[in-house]
Amino acid sequence: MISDSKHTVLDIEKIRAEFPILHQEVNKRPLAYFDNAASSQKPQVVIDAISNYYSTINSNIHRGVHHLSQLATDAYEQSREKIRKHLNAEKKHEIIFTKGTTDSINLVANGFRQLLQEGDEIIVSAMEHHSNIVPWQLAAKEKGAIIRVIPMNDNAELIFEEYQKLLNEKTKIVAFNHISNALGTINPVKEMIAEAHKYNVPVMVDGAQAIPHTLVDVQDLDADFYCFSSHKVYGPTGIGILYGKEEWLEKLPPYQGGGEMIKEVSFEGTTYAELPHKFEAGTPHIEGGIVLGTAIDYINTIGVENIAAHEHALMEYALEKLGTIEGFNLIGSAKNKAAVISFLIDGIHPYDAGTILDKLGIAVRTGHHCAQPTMSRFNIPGTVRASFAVYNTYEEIDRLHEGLLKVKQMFA
Ligand code: 7TS
Repeated sequence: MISDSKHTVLDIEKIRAEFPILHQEVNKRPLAYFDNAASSQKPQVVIDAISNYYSTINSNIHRGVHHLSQLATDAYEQSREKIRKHLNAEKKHEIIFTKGTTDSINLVANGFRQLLQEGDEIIVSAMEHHSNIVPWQLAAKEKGAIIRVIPMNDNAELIFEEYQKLLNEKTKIVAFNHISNALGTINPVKEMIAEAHKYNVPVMVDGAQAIPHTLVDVQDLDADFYCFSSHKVYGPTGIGILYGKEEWLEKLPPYQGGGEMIKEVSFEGTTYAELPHKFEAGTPHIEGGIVLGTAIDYINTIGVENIAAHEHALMEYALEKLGTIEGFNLIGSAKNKAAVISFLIDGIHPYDAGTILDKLGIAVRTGHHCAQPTMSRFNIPGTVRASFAVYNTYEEIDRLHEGLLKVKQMFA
């Protein structure tokens, strides 16, 4: 086994000690958790911050004059500022709290639905999660707009020249992911955005898989919209972020109506609150918003680049090791690839492999990963997927390798 210390400056055992959930047995084996692209586990600081919120400052925000409401409001707004800084957004009100990536994309797609006209075009990529396809289809269907798809090559890389051909004066928005959840492909976001901007077309980037592994600077990318989910970046579920350039957030109509998002309401008409409140109707996920800030502090304490380097080393080790298994087929071999290994083993259904691995205490994802068009592109119904986080180890990969040999023994 290759020792972690050869590959990383991080003390992985110390990091693992911060995640209580990892220290349990599943089916009488130590848990090896490789389903991080779906949701990552939470460190003790995040768990404590949730409890601390309810033990000390729980209160509704932005509306009370009383002490607790002010403390909760301050904590929520400080977290917004932390996230602004983390993404290097120019203005704090460009950071909108949402329920997560899906909610963020729906917010933008709903806004564009109202701006679209018949014959307008929306470009998405062939490697999108359903949450970056269906909201655009809903918008397009209502207005008679057309969805255009950027194809990918056999290595699971988007074909840039084809993308260039799709852009034209009818294009109203381009939406694609920074990193594919099903393939691990890291897309050339900055170049793709620059290309769209030649036509003055705004770009929405789904950063759900990027934020846990990449330092993102929305101004450097020149992204018009960028979104992610807290639960994939060591934070709580039910909360996420939409970054939007001020000019675009001003242009889009509100997503939901209700309390908090208004300036004045009468039966003759309603005026909307300033950003970011225009897009934050109702009582939000207050504790989630605050604790997402804690999770962002957590990854910054370790260093996002250190996390990525460790995961990359794990991926290379895993690819080498699993590649020795006869009949192992990697789905997604982009040159620029994040720590997601999607694969099939000849003659073995992903579900069977996943079930046996679970019996061995190894958690992987099986199926289409909410990316059916991606699976169709490779003529497969689904894959087995192992996706890495900062707390994964080489020993766990050795166990995955042994587990897959066992699967082969049982099913071949
Ligand atoms: N976009 C990408 C690229 C994703 O990976 C996911 C979730 C989403 C959007 C949706 O995020 P949500 O937090 O709103 O649900 N991906 C996965 C996955 O790969 N397995 O389970 C969820």
